[in-house]
Amino acid sequence: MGQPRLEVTVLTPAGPAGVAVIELHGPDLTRVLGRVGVSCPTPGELRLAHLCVGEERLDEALICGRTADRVELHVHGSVPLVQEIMEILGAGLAALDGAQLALEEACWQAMSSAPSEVGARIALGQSEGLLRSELQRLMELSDGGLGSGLADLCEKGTRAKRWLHPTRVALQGPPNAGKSTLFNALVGHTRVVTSEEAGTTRDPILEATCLAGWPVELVDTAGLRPVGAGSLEGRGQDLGQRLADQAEVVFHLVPFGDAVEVPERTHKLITHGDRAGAPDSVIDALHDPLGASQHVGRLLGEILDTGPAWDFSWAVPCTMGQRDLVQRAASMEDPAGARSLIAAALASPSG
Ligand SMILES: Nc1nc2c(ncn2[C@@H]2O[C@H](COP(=O)(O)OP(=O)(O)O)[C@@H](O)[C@H]2O)c(=O)[nH]1
Ligand SMILES: [Mg+2]
Repeated sequence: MGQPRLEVTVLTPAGPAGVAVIELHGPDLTRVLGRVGVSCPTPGELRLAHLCVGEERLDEALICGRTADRVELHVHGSVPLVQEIMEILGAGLAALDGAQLALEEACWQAMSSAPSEVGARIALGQSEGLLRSELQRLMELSDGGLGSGLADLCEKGTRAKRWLHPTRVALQGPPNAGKSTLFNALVGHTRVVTSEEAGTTRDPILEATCLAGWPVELVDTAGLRPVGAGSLEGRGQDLGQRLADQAEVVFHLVPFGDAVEVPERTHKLITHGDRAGAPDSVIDALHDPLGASQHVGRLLGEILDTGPAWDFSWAVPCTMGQRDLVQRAASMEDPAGARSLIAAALASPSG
């Protein structure tokens, strides 16, 4: 493994925003920050500064010293501006050090696109070398130790995936069950129209959100009721059913007091908790969106069965390529084959 090299990463999501955060991590910070006319902050220092190239002012930014080798620039989030600053900071970076830190680089990318806070923290740990150290440690063990260590990594990789990739969750049920009202509660804003008029929702709607910390791709669907074949409403129902069929979790909403059989594979969710006689466990997304959201988050946790709390000091494969590598190594009958796969990943510039 060569010397660490400087990484420059945009931590905030792609696209225009009020603020974009650019992180610089590694050696030579003073020299690179000099390219935009600012001095290197001490750890814990927060300073307002003008980023300049020569006489030309680029932006007013907050400079935040995180640690001795990690600095953040909080700049205005215009896409062309961020691109320009990245280019200026990145110019000549390759010349600083040619070392390849492929495992860590892949994790950096996973971190900046992580759909949940826990996922970002998991990827951050791996980008700082947890996975590399663990693979190096396993290589030193006996064949038996290597096998059980790889099996453990596989299991953690499967658990980590829940936070790094959204789970698709669909809402189904009869018209007026409150699917769209709950959908709005779960995404945190009025994303879809709700109405007492049956058949209001036609096209299925997908929206990214987090439930109890898990990233979710939520699907609202047209209410299920008999309609004419080929009718607009029927076509909407078919599209919704297709997305629900691909969902990992389907909640079938039933208004409190209605006798509705829910289809196999779906989870019954009783709505209209404000009706007389409804117990506390029945959700009322119209009057208590937060309570409904917490209730659904708890149910999802039980259904996904994600095990005990995550320990951020664990090593874990966090990209698809890394999970594939660990699974292939774990399933190899010949430990020598597993060792050479891991050795290649530790050395490879593209692993
Ligand atoms: N009283 C009450 N009304 C609700 C509740 N959830 C939804 N509604 C109302 O029921 C109607 C149908 O809701 P909507 O979310 O559009 O149902 P969908 O057809 O299943 O999407 C709307 O007028 C909502 O305001 C609830 O928990 N309590
Ligand atoms: Mg609806």
